[in-house]
Amino acid sequence: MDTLNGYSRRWWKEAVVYQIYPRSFCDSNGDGIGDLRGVLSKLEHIKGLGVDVIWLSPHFDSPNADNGYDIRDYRAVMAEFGAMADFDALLCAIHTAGMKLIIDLVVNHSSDEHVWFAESRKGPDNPYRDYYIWRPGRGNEPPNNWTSIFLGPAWTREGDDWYLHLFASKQPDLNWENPKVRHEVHDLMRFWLDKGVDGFRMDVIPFISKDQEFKDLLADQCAKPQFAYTTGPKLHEYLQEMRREALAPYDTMTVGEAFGVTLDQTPLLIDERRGELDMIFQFDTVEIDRGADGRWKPWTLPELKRIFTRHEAALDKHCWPTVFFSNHDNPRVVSRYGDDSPQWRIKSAQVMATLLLTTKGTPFMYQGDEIGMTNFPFTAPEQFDDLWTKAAWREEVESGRTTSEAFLFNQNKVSRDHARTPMQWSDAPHGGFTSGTPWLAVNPDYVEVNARTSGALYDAFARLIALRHAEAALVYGDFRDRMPDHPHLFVYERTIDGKGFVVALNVSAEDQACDLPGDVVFSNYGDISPALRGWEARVCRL
Ligand code: ISL
Ligand code: CA
Repeated sequence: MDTLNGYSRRWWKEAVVYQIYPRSFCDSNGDGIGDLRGVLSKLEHIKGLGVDVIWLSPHFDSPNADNGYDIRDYRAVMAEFGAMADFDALLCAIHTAGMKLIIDLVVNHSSDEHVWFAESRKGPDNPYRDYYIWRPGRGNEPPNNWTSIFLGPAWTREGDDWYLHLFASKQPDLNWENPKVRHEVHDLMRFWLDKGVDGFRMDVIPFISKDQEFKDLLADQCAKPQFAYTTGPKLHEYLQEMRREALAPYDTMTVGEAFGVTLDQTPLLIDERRGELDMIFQFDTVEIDRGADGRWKPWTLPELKRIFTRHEAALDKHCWPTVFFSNHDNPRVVSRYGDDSPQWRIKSAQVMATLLLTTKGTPFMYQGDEIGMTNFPFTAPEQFDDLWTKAAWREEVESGRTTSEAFLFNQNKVSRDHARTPMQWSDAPHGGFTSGTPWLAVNPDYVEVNARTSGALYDAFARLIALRHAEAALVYGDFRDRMPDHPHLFVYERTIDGKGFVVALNVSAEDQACDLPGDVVFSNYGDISPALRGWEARVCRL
């Protein structure tokens, strides 16, 4: 097998991925909701970045309790997004443009409106009863103390029994213990693979196996139950079966959303000799600003840098990491890790783009990163759409535990809706996203922040992606942090046998002295100066 620096060479290790949240990307018909035709109309914008793979967030039929992460029919396209013919046309156009498409596999749970659940809830004798997880309560109390990630109990009562939902009550968990459920999943995977999709991003996949004892969470597990929900006894068995039964005949890439998986557990999921997943999303970079209670807390650069060093040490050459700073569940990169003031918005977003594209692991960027979209300035609870934020409002504010000011302060830092406001294509009304009324308000900064005003950032992405494609050391090279304790500089090497690059990032607005080689292959400033200027990014050949 072809290897480089001890790694097996794979197309998905060398790829850059661009995530689309279809609801908010581009509306082609004026109903205020992004759609597949809209995506098709913007393929040149994506292709121009040089990305290799598009990941499409769920495009399936759904009542949208959680914007498509609650699927009613795994084989149908969401009506607002178009028809199957639109999906086929999009897939064909993506392939014609030389890119690949991965889709979202959301099979820890379905919608409660899925026909399986409609049957299952009819009663204990229904043939679909065992497609979901029903248990008797403890008197009038739920079967155990598990809580939903979206707050409140993870069980809802219907008749004498309770069904499990680790997310909202409209997202009942599928019962993977039932072989029929697993066959259904393999079957629907083959349905999309036979159409030609190139792989899957797997939603909360480590939650699929449940310990059948359904023991109570211990007190110290309750604040972050996700770490308990990923330890089901048959997870690895199910993933190996899925590879054999569904994925093996196809040339795919898979990336599991490993919410609640520790770095120690990671090789069990992605070591290539085990035949489970190709990659996972590890949550440490995006949880850097979350405290033990899940609320926002300040973070420091040395903490962020340590994550990269930890990954390098924990994952051997049979494992392949991912890098991401954004997705549809997170605030905007430039507001969170950079400086979204007019003076530094582009430069600081370029610094984060340089980190994303020159460190170890397959990079995942999210729509709007390339134009430096910022967090939405939320001022009132009615502005939120996310069911999780609404649940938090009820649990924290309506109960009197938190003031509305404190709630808004925190949500302005952490809300998932920051990522979900529509793409800002131009300074036309609603940022050019729709000719109608957008389903979620466009960020009011669209006049200054849009695809037309942010070309310098888009170009930096394109140059960095081209550089990564040209230089094997930026993909397969070892990572070494040169100054782990520096509070403002992130300076690291990417090398194979001592040859490669040093990347220097100034994560501050002030000049920082730094000794670097003169052979500069990328810079976000027009000229080279002895010090690194505010939010300067430089890549030098060693
Ligand atoms: O969003 C999060 C942190 O900001 C996570 O807690 C998130 O809920 C978790 O990663 C699971 O996310 C995935 O499954 C959810 C869905 O709401 C998310 O959009 C999806 O990415 C349920 O399907
Ligand atoms: Ca539309």
